[in-house]
Amino acid sequence: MSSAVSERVRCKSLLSRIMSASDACRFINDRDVVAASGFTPAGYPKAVPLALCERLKETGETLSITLITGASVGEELDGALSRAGVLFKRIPYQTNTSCRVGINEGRILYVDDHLSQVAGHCRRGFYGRPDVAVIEAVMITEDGKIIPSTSVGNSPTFLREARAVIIEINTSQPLDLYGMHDIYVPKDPPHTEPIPIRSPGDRIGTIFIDCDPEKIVAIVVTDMPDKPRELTPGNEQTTRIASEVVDFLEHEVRIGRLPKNLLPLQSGVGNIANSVLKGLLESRFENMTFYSEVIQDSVLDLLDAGKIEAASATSLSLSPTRLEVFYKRLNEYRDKIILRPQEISNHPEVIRRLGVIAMNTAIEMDIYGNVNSSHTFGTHMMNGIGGSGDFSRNAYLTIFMAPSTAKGGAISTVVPMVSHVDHTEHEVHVLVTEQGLADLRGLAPRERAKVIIEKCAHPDYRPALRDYFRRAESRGGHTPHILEEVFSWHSRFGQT
Ligand code: 0RQ
Repeated sequence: MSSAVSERVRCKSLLSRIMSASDACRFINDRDVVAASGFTPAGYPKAVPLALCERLKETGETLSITLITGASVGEELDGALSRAGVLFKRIPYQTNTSCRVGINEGRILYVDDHLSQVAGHCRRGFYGRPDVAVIEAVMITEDGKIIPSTSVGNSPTFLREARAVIIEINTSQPLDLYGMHDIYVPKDPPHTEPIPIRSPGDRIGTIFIDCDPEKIVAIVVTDMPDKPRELTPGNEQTTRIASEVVDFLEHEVRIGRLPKNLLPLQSGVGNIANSVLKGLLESRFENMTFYSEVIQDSVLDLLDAGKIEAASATSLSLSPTRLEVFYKRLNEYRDKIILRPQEISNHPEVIRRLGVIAMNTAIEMDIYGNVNSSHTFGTHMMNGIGGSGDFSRNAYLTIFMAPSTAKGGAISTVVPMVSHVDHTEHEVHVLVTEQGLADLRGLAPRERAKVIIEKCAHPDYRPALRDYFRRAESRGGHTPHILEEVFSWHSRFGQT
């Protein structure tokens, strides 16, 4: 056994369970519920799912499993299993192209739960008890505790609930991640206690995950790295959205609605979110904090610039180049970054207490402020609700952003009625497109419609939206609509 392995598998009684991925994947059987680590392409198992697909190819066996993860995971898990036709059901958030096709063709059933609720639902047995948990780790301690890698997700609950556990020790993930995690599993009702986080930097748990060593049936050593995505640079549109958001936050500080260092920030993933964080980097704001689910490159920029004091999340989702630098400078970040289980990073109680500013991306928004984050054309799944609902429903300030048009201008993202609702008018405070910002707080539906059309809609679509609202308004109602026209809008402007 190499010294690298003995350094990482320190529990002597478990050494005999080290085996190849192809041997380990034999613990996964037809109709199993498989629970895997991972949240974004970070900290997910790679060797075992690939070995499983290889096994199926060689033997011609067919397998149908339910896969539960933290959130979206990498190609080696969602992509490989979708293409192998192994997925019967997938829970929760995903972003994989092959998986999306399977979901929309009805071959893969998809349960798009709020990310903060998945662990609790698993403990209550809604998904069936996990037969096998496959968890990536950097180390197993002397007494059999698990040190996770670049994400925590639902691993504490999966390790507790699963009948059998496979650990992937990933030597490409540095041992220096030791100490960055904060593991706290809340008690379920009626024994629930307050979660004692008063500030994003607070540590309330342990640096390891408990696991009964008797349940560990296999340990696989791999060096396959996380496969994060490279970010596409921001463009004029995302920069305009970012500057609208930063100007608005400055205004809120000036009139005393926000403190000078703002409130803890949550940011979705993707180019718009990155541009907003870049905007904050260039702003005058200092001593900010971050309470979110994902730490991306722009959060490290803010930490490096000394603009953010502490960043709490459940996953480190960095671009490949940034991840390399992060690994080298890990010791500098250890005190400032905290990785928690997603039921804590996304917990409504903590989000409401801290007064988080939630900034997420929409697919479409309607003239009354309802937001669709997950579906195109009302029926087709894009990715899922992810953590956006956890944050938007509970935040102090809820902002949704999107370009005013999609598909090269063929579709207006501002519509009379969203084709699917993820976030209702009751929790959406501010809408932003590159055209402008609509502050909806305190406005009634008829007031909202005017502001959203004039501030957020693209000028090419404003006349049609004004005309729709004028005619709807004349029919009366608290939220005026011409229901027979709502769906023809979607086909008239591209969404057939
Ligand atoms: O499709 O690439 O085929 O053209 O939707 O749109 O503009 O590339 O936007 O990558 O930032 O994703 C909301 C999906 C935005 C994402 C969403 C088409 C558009 C394109 C993607 P093409 P863009 P982004 C933290 C919080 C939910 C989860 C969440 C998301 C594709 O941000 O999944 O917020 N959010 N989580 O062309 C038809 C419209 C359209 C449209 C865009 N109105 N009609 N198609 N598109 N608008 C993350 C986690 O929870 C982990």
